[in-house]
Amino acid sequence: SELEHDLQHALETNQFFLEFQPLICLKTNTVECVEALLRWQHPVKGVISPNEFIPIAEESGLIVPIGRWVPLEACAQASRLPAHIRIAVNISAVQFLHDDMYAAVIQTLFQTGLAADRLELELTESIFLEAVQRNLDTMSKIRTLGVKIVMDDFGIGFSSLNYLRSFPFDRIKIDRSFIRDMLNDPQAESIVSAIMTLGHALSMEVVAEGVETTAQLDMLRHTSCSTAQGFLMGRPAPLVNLASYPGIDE
Ligand code: G
Ligand code: G
Ligand code: MN
Ligand code: NA
Repeated sequence: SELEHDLQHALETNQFFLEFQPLICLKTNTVECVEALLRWQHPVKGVISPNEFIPIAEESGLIVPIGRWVPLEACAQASRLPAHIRIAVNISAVQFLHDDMYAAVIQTLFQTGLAADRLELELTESIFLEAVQRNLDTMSKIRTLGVKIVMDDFGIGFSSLNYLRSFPFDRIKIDRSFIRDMLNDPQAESIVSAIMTLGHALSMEVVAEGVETTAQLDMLRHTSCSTAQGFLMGRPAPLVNLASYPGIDE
């Protein structure tokens, strides 16, 4: 397709850029992490969402070079942040399987000088679909470096609870559809509280994503949720814009 053709030249012509969205610790109300979110500045079409081009990148194999660039750029930028703030990047299941992710992570840390325990990789439930043992091995190797592994968008995909038990995730992010509905749909609320119970039973921190209202945030404060992310606390933005968040300026 035309978009795939354009995507092939996007890396070499510097059309990608990153925005960052804060994750707020609910105990201290300060930024504990920033999530890097990829954007494509298309020369004609303007900014294109990853929802549109990541599937094309996955089909064409371009996800591997793109998925190497994102953590490098994110860690290079974020190493300017105070050392207590971590950096999260999204890794496609296709890349996790087809690239040598362990080598890629080591290279990223080496080239940027970022401490391993400041890096988090966000994976979706798609990693349970194929080559489960290989993915588990890769994940375990990466974790020995001190890098954290996060289950992203949890609850909407293909999870079996057994996979959640055998995979060493450090944190679980509850999919934002449950957070969106939890105040007016008792079933969504039950799912949110069940995921929290499950996370803690498995020694995983639980993050709420997609927090848009103070009512949602207030409710989360009364749970064991450790961290919240959403437009209420901050939209994805260039890293310089984050300097005004509490905990960023030292
Ligand atoms: O930031 P935004 O809402 O536009 O992101 C849309 C989707 O694209 C989300 O599911 C997000 O996880 C994904 N995404 C954003 N940046 C990256 C990236 O660098 N790599 C991958 N694989 N997915 C990304
Ligand atoms: O799948 P993942 O969680 O990586 O997706 C991140 C995407 O979620 C980003 O593109 C970001 O724009 C979007 N996002 C973050 N916070 C909110 C929110 O509060 N509401 C909505 N609708 N989207 C959000
Ligand atoms: Mn994510
Ligand atoms: Na998510």
